[in-house]
Amino acid sequence: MGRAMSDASDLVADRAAVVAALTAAVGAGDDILLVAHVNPDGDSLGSALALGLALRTLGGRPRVSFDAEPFAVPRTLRFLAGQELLVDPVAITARPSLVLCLDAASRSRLGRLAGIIAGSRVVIVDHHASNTRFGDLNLVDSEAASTSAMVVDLIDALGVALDADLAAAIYTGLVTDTGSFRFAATTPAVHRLAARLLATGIRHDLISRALWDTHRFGYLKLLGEVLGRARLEPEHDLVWTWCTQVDLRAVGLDYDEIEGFIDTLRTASEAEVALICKQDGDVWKVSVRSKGSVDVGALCAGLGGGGHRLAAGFVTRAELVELMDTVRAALVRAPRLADPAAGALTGPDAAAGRTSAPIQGRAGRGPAVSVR
Ligand SMILES: [Mn+2]
Repeated sequence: MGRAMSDASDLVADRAAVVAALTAAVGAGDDILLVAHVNPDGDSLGSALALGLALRTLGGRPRVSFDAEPFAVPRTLRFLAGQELLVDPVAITARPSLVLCLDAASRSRLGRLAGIIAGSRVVIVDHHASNTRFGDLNLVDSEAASTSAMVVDLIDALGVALDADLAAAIYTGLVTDTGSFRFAATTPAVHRLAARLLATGIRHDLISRALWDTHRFGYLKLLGEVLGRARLEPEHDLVWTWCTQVDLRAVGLDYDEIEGFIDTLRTASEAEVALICKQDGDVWKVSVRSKGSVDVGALCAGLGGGGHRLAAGFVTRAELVELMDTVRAALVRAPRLADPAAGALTGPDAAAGRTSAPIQGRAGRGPAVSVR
């Protein structure tokens, strides 16, 4: 999958402009604020911390911030190096000279930070196709597997050697956004980057365990309950469930700990789209996943949210029943994408639009893969 030549040269120019802005800010001893999106995931925070550590190596004055209530690094990401760079948004009193927003597709994804950085010079580094280019400088590569993969190029251009701390943060972003190299964004370049990161000596086994394979017992109890109440709606090609604040309190879990619930829900073979409504304060945060034929990024954008084609979300103050009625109506209207790779095991065959993998038709449902 190549990109158009003009897009490629724009990217090179945008990258050079970002590197020049960073180099100038380090040279001038300016405050540099690296901002991850609200309730940051591994890609956003990993990218911000990696770049922060690199800028500190160069003698710069980087700080890293994000909006979360309360301000705390998600449990799964506390192993990342550079946490001493973190600053609570309420402690940012002077307007930073230079702000870099990492993995945030729009100003609204910055939460409270959006107001704090108003008037600063803002640089965007992101891989969301839906990015609104709200910065003074916008480095946006929708073909990058993760924002952290873009950050590696910046770190290389800045001339900072990739050590294990940097590599672990970048790897965290890479495995988060490729679903451990399972999603379609996993290209040969992704594996080459992973090889380079592993060569620094990072313990990828421990990173994976921290990210995905470590849960409190309450997590298992709640996952059982939330999956137990899941609804399958074949007429909408949908599987969905919900989790309330009362549910979280009952088992003593934090909101950010149930991020992975959707990954189990979306494995239901009977539904193209999976959705979970998670109550947070007085809003429902809705995460939506598609297997390929429904553009849930567009669907969520239509509901005031956004994201990627296959993974997106939105936030609403509506009641659960009302919000699900809205979703069903949007699903009925949502255009179905021709996805030649849907059901592919080894990638699409250009001639047939299929793969060499065994494909078995399901009545009325299009091609499906028979896995033995
Ligand atoms: Mn990302």
